[in-house]
Amino acid sequence: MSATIAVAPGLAAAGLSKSVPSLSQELVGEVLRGLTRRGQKTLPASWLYDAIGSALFEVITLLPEYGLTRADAGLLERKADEIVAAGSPGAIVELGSGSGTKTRFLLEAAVRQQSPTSLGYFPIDISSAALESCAKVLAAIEDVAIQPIEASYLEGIRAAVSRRRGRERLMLLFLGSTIGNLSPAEAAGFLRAIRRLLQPGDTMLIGADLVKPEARLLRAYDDPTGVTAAFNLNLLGRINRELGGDFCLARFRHEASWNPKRSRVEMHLRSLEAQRVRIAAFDLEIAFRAEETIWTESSYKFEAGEIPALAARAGWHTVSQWIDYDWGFAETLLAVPRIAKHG
Ligand code: AVI
Repeated sequence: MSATIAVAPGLAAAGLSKSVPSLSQELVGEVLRGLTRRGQKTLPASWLYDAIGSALFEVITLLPEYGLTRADAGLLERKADEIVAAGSPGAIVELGSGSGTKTRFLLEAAVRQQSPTSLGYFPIDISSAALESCAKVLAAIEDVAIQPIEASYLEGIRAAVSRRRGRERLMLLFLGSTIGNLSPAEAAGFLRAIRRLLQPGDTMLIGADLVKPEARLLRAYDDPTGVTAAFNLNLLGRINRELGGDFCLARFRHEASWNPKRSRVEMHLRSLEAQRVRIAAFDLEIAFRAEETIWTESSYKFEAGEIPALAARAGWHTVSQWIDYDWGFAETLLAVPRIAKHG
């Protein structure tokens, strides 16, 4: 998967050289700003998903300690017919192209319930490789017209909307609790922006991981096999590979902690000693104190009722919710109401 999260603009002020043309300049700017800020150092979570990071994330989804993806897929498999009946989509638009496994249940249910016309499926991703592999996995489903869109989420939704056939309804999929990697303010802004691009009756299915005991969460984000640690440390490896950094990965440790006040798991990389790291692309040396951390990701966990409340603040109406109580995961189907109360 590749998470596309809005990044802060403007590189000129940061004085970045043009030596990294293949990378998103906005993202590179975020790396620079995050590592040079005065207080808590940060790296953008979207930087986790290069080819190596995406492959490590696929392995995370197989770990016995990380039940999130299995709970999401299991719920979709069991409830696909109900979900599709509640949204009656003529086309399905997926934010992130995923591995295809989860989407298959919904596409097959939609085809079963569909009139003779074929079902449109628009996976949206910034990675062409991810789109290609998703199209390959799902190609065998009959009566589905797969139309990949290589774009950011909002741009991609605009493109899918422009290809709407007549008055057909769109169903957007935002699965895997990717919403949990946004802050509450970002999530509300994102849901509002999406709602404004759609028509009354269009729907959106959101998968969200629920709050669970701390020990269970920490095992999921700091697994004994060390896959999540490798996923997190790969951020530094990526800076070395793509920006000419000289991070020594053994001098940093992966950490996951639960912040109960904010209801989020935080991933950090802790510097094990005082050290200086050079990044050639920025022509810069960055100093780390012993024990200082780089905050790399937040993964918010929700109470089931929080998703409808968040959606209502963004002008959506909740149609229905399905919950897996074993792991703690919710699928919530939202719809664009006839008259939105919130701009
Ligand atoms: C993609 N996202 C929902 C994952 C999560 O659980 O927040 C990313 C992840 N980070 C560590 N493990 C998995």
